[in-house]
Amino acid sequence: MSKLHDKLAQQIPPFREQVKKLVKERGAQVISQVSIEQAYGGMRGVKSLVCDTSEVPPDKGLIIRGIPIAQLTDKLPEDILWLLLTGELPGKEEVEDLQAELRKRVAVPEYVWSVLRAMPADSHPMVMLNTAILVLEKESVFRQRYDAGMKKDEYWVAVLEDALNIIAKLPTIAAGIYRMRFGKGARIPSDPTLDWAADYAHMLGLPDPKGEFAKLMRLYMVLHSDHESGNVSAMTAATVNSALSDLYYALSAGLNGLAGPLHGLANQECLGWILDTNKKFGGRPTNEQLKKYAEDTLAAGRVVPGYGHAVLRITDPRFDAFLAFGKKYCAGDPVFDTVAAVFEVVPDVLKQVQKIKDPWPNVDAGSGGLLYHYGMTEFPYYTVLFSVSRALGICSQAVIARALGLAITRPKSVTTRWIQAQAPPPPAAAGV
Ligand code: NMX
Ligand code: MLT
Repeated sequence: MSKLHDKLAQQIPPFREQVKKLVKERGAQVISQVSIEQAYGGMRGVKSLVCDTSEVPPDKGLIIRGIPIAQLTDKLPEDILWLLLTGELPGKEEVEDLQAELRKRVAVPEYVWSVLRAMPADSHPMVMLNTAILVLEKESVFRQRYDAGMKKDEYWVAVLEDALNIIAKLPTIAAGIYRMRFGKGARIPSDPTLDWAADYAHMLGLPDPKGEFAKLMRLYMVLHSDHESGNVSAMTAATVNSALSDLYYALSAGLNGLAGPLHGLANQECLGWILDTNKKFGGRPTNEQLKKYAEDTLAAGRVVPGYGHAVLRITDPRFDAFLAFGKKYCAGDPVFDTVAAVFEVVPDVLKQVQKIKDPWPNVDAGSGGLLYHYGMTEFPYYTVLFSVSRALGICSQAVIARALGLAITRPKSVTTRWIQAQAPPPPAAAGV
């Protein structure tokens, strides 16, 4: 058994007891209410999910297990996986044990490549990734043990097995998709001497003489790893997993949500938007030109990708981290410089539109310019990178959900007619 398993085996029984006691003693306590606006408005702000891996205060941004993301940017994704699951940063031996555990599981069955090869050559890389994850479902340890009569309090062990198997294989699959989909030549084998993100960078095969792209990949995999559980991909995955559909079904489903332009696909859209400005103005536009371009985007009824957020009300600290990386390594690159200039201009444009609650950049505003700088110019691939990282959070959330024995998700829906028939609140309480 791995050190990660043993650590969780120590932590989970007392945590499960704490939660049981909390629900027994204070189960009826109200922590949120739902208004009609929220019922029609994507349940914005309704506190109805529990997520222990991370939290996103609107005025602070991502905090993983009590540690702000800005303090985690020098960590490896393996450190973050350990942190998400256990609530502690690992020691040297612990992280090495986890890396060895992942290395053991790296091999991708040949049938995955056969399925990917059989897909239309112009399939979106996200369709290829989610198909690959789904086709791997036959490897699910959870499903095999469930069919054999596994007890409920052992579910988390089987989910952890699935999680480690998936996380170990994802860089190989995702890099294989990149090379296959964009005609980059044969797949590059995994290098067992490298850490998880550097190995992914190595398998993608982009020239990296100074090791900067590997650095960017480590940062990228850390920054996108988790964002509490109310975002579309995490919530979808958790819902699917709550039916005891195993992690292959759940992760693939969740990442299908990440493939939407209002969610993870915004990184692809964002770079497209930046490149369009460069094309239109023959290089890096002036701030005045960018302002007009953003205004025209709004006037055309389109969103400015990479800006705004359902929860955040500040510049996303993940964007800050990418911007700092870019200033250090990519200054002078016209695409990165445009990304930086957009940050100077677009918030003021969005502030003029009353309905927009958050005019600030989110994580997707900054990443594409950096990837482009290092030669990854195929921006339809960018959401795959987000997905590989987000698997860390989604898988961790699933291990914890099954450890706590959370129930199948089944909120109650109501009809518009039912809402119309509700008595309006007395005047004093209206608007509360
Ligand atoms: N450009 C133009 N309009 C916007 C933007 C934007 N960047 N952000 C919000 N709005 C609009 C939004 O479409 C909505 O319009 P309507 O009422 O006509 O439907 C209105 O402003 C109110 O939206 P908010 O309450 O501010 O935002 P909401 O919580 O509904 O949506 C996003 C959040 C992130 C979906 C939204 O800000 C957006 O579409 N941003 C651009 C896409 C993007 O960057 N998505 C990535 C999010 C991060 N991620 O990785 O998932
Ligand atoms: C995320 O990282 O999932 C996005 O910022 C979207 C969200 O949190 O709603």
